[in-house]
Amino acid sequence: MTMIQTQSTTQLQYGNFQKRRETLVALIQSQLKVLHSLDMKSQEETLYKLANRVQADSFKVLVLGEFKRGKSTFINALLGDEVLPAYAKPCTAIINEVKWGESKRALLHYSQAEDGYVKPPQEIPVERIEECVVIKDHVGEIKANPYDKVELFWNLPLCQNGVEIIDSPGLNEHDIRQKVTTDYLSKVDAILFVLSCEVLCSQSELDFIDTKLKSMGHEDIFFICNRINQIRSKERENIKEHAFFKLEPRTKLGREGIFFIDALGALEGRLDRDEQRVNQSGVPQLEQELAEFLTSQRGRIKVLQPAKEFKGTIREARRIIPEREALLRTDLQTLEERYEAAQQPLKNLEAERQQIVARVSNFIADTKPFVHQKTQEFYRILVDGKLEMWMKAYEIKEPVQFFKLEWMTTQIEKVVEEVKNHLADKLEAEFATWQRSELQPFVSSRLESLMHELDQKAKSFTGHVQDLRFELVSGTSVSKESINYKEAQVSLLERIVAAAGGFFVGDMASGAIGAIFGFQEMLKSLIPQMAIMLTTVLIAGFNPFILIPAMTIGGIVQGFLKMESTNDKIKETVTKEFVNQLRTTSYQQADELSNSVIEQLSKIKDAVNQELGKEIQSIRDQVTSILAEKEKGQVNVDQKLLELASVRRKLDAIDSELDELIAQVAIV
Ligand SMILES: Nc1nc2c(ncn2[C@@H]2O[C@H](COP(=O)(O)OP(=O)(O)OP(=O)(O)O)[C@@H](O)[C@H]2O)c(=O)[nH]1
Ligand SMILES: [Mg+2]
Repeated sequence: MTMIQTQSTTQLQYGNFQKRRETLVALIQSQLKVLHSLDMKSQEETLYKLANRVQADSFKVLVLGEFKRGKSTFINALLGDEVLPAYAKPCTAIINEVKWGESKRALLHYSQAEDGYVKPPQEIPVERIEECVVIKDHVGEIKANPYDKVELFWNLPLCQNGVEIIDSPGLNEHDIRQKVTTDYLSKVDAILFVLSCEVLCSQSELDFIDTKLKSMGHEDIFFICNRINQIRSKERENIKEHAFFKLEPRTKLGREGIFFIDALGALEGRLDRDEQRVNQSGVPQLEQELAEFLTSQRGRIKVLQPAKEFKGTIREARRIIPEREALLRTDLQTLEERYEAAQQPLKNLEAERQQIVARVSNFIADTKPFVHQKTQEFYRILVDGKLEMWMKAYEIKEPVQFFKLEWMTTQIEKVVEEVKNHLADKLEAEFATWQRSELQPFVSSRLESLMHELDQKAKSFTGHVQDLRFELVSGTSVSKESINYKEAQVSLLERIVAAAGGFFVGDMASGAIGAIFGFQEMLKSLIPQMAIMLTTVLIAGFNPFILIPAMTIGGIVQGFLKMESTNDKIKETVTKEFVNQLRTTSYQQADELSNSVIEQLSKIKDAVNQELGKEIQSIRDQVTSILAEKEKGQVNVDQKLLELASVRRKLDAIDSELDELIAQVAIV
């Protein structure tokens, strides 16, 4: 395929998705009008937020990799412009988010200072970007950097298609791995992992993929093996086989997700308008796969998830129209009497809501001791030998050597830093594994039983709501069997789950809950918060450098004829201190971790409270709005009845267009 062809195919893919999104937004706008005319205030509010969310959504593509793999060059090639600085020495110092803007602009964000203060973001001239985002002398600078990230707004076609590209500094730095994990992994749509064909698949690269990316639920990774042009052509097949062997099992995309490219060639080709060079670089093929993945796989979720919520408001509106009709036809005095009589049942509903919320709240609180205990068990294994075992197996890369010209204290400092980083990395990996194999299944099973219980409670609550509605409309109470509650029940639970950050993809009756609702989505928002807990808090509280004076003065260096044992001593001392630190803080750590789990689960409680409250409020809204219409006189009432008929037709039209959209998206 020629460059022009591949470009227009990708353009078409993005274009189609944008069209679908526009259709969705337009339908939501029409539905907002419908809801408004039916006085469905709380649904209107929910849907309004949904519209904003859909409109602001973008495809977030995160580019990761170790130092100098060619991340920035590759992004520039995608953008077709030298947006990001890229040099032969370690270069990118902070995270860069490249997004669409009418004109070129750069917005610099500061990190939190030690006193907790965050300076407001600052506009900087684009010519000054380099000063902020480039490492000037050595790598350690990343840590001392006062900046958090830069947002670059650029007028580029790819960004206009709704794609946002995030460039990150090399993953070799512990702090960067941490930041990427906590700030980005739960939010991005695609991960492009850049490797270099010259040094394919280092252990640390594979570790990051296995522990971090997998545990955050990222299974469709794009592997970009860069600098294929640096490999002699007769060796290329070998390299490719090696890459397939290592990487294919690590992405659900399989071979389709592994690319061999020449990023620099693509960039230069694009700058020089040299079509052949661009084609040979392998980049256009990758772009097409990426567009396909984003617009169909991710795009499907981006449309279906809001469509599901949207559909719920249509169902509600359908239920409310005949009710409004009946209420409008009831005479004013009767209606007032019925509303008066409904006050006690409304209070009862309020009490039922409080009870349910209290039950959910207790359920969540009951989870805490379990998490606490599990966490402490995890710590115990670490301090009872595991940390020491790791250290014994670890070989110091830059040991202290007394014939080095460097000042002894400096050498020791370096080893201490190295040991500390090693421990931090091991700990992080261990934590990721524990989280995946212990904590997460536990939280999932708790969630599942909570949802079962909530399902029952929502059923009974909805039953009472329906009864009351029926009484208001007909003036008589009716036996429950005559009303079909099922639909209303599903939608209440569905809204609760949606409000808590998950989403339903089926109905409760049809099987295991884990498979039914967007469990994964909910957990994804839970995990990052937990992941930072252990390592950051721990490392922050641990300052091995206070040990240095003791080490230098107190003696270990004095045996400097036996340098081997000096290095071992440092390892031992640092590890001991680390273990002590862990022992003394483990209770508090477990406390913080379990609190953060509880805090996340409390979102469900808030959602229950909010959604049940809306059910009650909507009864009040309906009756009071009808009373107000009736007070305006019979002419107005007749007018409103006519309007209802037209609202119903609009609703039908919106519903069938939405179904069409859903069908289109579901089959791509
Ligand atoms: N020959 C060749 N050189 C490349 C290729 N890709 C990148 N380079 C060069 O490699 C150097 C590093 O590229 P960058 O894009 O800065 O790499 P990076 O991964 O962003 O580096 P850091 O931000 O420091 O981690 C630059 O001098 C690029 O010109 C490639 O495909 N082929
Ligand atoms: Mg870079």
